[in-house]
Amino acid sequence: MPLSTFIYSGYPTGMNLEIAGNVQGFKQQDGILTIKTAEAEARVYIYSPTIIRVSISKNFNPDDPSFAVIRQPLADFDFDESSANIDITTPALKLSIQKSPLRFNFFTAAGSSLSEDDARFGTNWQGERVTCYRRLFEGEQFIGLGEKTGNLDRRSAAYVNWNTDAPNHTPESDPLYKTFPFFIGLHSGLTYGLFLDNTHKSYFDFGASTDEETSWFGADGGDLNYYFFGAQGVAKIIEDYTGLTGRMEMPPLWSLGYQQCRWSYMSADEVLNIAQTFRKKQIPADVMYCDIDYMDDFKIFTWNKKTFPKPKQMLDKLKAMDFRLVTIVDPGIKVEEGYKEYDEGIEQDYFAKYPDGENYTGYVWPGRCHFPDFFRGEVREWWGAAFTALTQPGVEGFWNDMNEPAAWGQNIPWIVKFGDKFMPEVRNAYGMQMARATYDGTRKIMGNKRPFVLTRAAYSGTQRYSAVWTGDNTGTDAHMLLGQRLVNSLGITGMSFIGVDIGGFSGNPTPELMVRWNSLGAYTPMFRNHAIQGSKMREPWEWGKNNEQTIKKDIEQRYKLLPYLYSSFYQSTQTGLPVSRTLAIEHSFDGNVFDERFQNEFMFGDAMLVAPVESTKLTEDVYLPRGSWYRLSSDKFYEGEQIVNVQAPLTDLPVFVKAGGIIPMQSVVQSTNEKGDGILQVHVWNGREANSFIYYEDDGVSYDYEQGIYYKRVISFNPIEKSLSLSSVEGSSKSRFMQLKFVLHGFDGVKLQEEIIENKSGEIEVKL
Ligand code: MIG
Repeated sequence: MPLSTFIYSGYPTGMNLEIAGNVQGFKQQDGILTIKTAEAEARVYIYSPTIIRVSISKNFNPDDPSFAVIRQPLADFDFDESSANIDITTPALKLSIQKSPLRFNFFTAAGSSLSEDDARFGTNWQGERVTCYRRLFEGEQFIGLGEKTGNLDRRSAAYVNWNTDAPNHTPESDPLYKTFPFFIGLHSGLTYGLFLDNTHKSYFDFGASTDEETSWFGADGGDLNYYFFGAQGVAKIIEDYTGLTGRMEMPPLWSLGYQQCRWSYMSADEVLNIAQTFRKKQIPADVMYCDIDYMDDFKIFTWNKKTFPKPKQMLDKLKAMDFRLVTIVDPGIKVEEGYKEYDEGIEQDYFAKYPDGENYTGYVWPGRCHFPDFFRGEVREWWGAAFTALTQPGVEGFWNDMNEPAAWGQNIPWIVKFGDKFMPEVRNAYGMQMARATYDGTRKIMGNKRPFVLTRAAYSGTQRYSAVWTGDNTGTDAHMLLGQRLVNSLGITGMSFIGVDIGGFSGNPTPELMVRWNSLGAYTPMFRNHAIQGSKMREPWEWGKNNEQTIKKDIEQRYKLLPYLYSSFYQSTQTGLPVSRTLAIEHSFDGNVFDERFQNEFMFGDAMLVAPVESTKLTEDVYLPRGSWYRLSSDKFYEGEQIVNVQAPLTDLPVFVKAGGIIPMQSVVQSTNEKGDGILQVHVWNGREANSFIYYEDDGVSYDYEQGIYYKRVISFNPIEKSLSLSSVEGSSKSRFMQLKFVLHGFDGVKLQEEIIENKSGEIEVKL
């Protein structure tokens, strides 16, 4: 039997197993090293000293652009050939390509093995399905894959990527709505990342059912096209991954405020009433939502004439109360002559089709629907321009739902075409392309204003266009904790702007759970309360007087933290580091971080550690990693690298600040439109090591920051020189804070708290 191809004859249907085989020749041209075997071709590209791309195919499609990647490879690179190998060495990495049979093995520059093909099986095909078997290292752990259930450490688990409308999912369900085929491996004190850029249904097995022998990944079709990341340190790998796939832009400041949603507020009066109640009760909030019932018969880009008769008037009233509105849009376009989007879509041929040219019809909320083919540029343009129906009355946020895409019955026939591909080839990118069309279109028609886009389905790179939420969770403690793990995991895969339905979409949470979940929501990048139709009302005042006070306090806390949070988002735009960070990013080799008792903990920005606690527990074991820590609510001091049992009443979620932590805060405001008292409070917690924080502001609404109209300075704490300082301001914007106050924590005997100084733009230094 030849080594390169054999048929496993025992298989009744005669499924072919084809293996990549031995190298027969290679050449380098235009920055691509092409390697040929009898069965396949491999292409190797270098994107940076720490990023190497390997793509293996039986049959490369000449024009197969990536939805995710926005960078180009470097020009030619050097390699060494010996009788056994072709070696490519960068300052950080060595890729050793074994010739017989073809294998790809990655090493650090110093020669430690990072990741290797399985010596026996390497890459192979069964029909169009391609799989890469890899060596599983002793003690190897895995994090990533984005919106995946299960544990932080994905070792011994297996996952499928197939964007799915997953109502009533459990904390074990897979797949959910999104596809991020990117994971990070941790072993021997080393880190690496691997991104399989392939939109077909894909599979990842981290030693789940291989007797600890191999891990493997693959897809139902397409190329085995992966980017290997060899930077040491998880944060650096995330920086490289988001350098390759893009980073989020500054969100509108208002979208970081409290968001109140429901399926559905049924009329303009109800929307206004809820908004008014927030103002009357002085519970801060920024955003109201309209779910599907604002439309006329669920027709996208229409308003219900009876219940929302004067959208502009409603929006003007909301605006006068400093509220913004987000409206939902689904992809399904109702089949109905005389409906503008239907008529135009038919006339211009904008809908997904069967191969014979007939438009695909599926059932969703409006009944029979066609689905825009977001894979075509002209369709995206058309879709984007249609948002004037919403932006003209004043809508500024656009919620993209059902874009897996969902249709009743779920199984959109495989024969339906999106662009020039069949559904199974690109399904996982449909939601991303809808979000892209929504973002590009609304950005264009909103002048210089930042749109807020929220999407349910996503693929790698979606952070460039949209925030995401984790879909239809349930009102239980297990879902609250799962939600946090999803947020933490999505952060590893470039998504920084994430929310979960606080309180749980389905079911009715207990008042205790609602309070607890809201307190966690204050420390979630997107802070949104949402519930299914028919559930009990969920607004903060629906839970009794005492609970209302607690919920209000936690929302107030969110608003106090906005200067810190906005700067943390700025950090995401620059480095890709998420706002909510699993402890595995910084403490990748600290076993306690992966302990199921502690795996939900996360850093919220640089300085705060948050420990989610079930609503039924009033004390909790918390693991504090390396460093020392203060409880935020009491300034109580703790040394790190220990498990501490702490009080966790519903009024005080366990939140800790790292020693040396710098957290700029503001006074409580009722919305992000309000200026407050104009004093920036720079809180600093004493520590032994110097620390600094990049403080960032801009107008919060426009793209002027792209023209240098922003305000940025470094706040530094130096315990050796006993000083606090602010560097002089970079950028041409003024701060919204005229004055400045340092608030000290854990500095015995030092009293600066009361001193309010002018927030001048030159260097500021105070001695402690
Ligand atoms: O078939 O628009 O996940 O947030 O409220 C359900 C109604 C459709 C699913 C979304 C949910 C939204 C709901 N939608």
